[in-house]
Amino acid sequence: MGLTDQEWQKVLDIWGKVEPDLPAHGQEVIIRLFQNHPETQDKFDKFKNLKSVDEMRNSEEIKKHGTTVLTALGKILKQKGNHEAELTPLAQSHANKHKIPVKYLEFICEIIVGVMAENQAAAFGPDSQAAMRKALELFRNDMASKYKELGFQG
Ligand code: 6CQ
Repeated sequence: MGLTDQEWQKVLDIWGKVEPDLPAHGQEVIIRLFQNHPETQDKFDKFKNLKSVDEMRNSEEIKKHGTTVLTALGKILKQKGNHEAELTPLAQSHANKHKIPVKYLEFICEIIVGVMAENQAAAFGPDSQAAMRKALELFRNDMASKYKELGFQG
């Protein structure tokens, strides 16, 4: 289930291209998450009231949260699988406090790949996409294991 050094290299190369533009990528990821899976929006007290895509685009808070989520994900990816220290608090908060099912983690991961594919078309070829999917799957599996340890049936 682990990634080879080469695959991690691909993941970190493409992440390096996303990083200079994290707020825009993050904003797009959140808007698409809410559009494609409206039930996810209800998990955010702050965003429940935003109805239209225009309102979402104009929300500074959404941009801020977009940066938060992708910055945290970037830190995790940079651990190349040795992400125990980063994952533990994230799993705890998302299981116990925010109550985010694993299914929603699948939704967001798929959307992240989609947004990257659009914004980074030239650099994000099939091999890079496959490597990124694998890295995100590892992240999700490890989150799911921690959820289980915590007794959260997400
Ligand atoms: C998250 C997700 C998105 C944007 C921001 C954070 C899309 O206002 C608040 O305090 C928000 C509390 C919070 C909620 C409701 C929160 C905090 N998350 C959610 C909901 Fe997470 N999150 C996800 C990640 C998967 C890639 C990562 C790295 C991450 C990081 N989160 C959700 C959610 C609902 C559908 C999903 C799928 C999701 C995934 N999230 C929060 C973080 C970080 C770093 C934080 C702040 C610290 C903490 O742990 O509470």
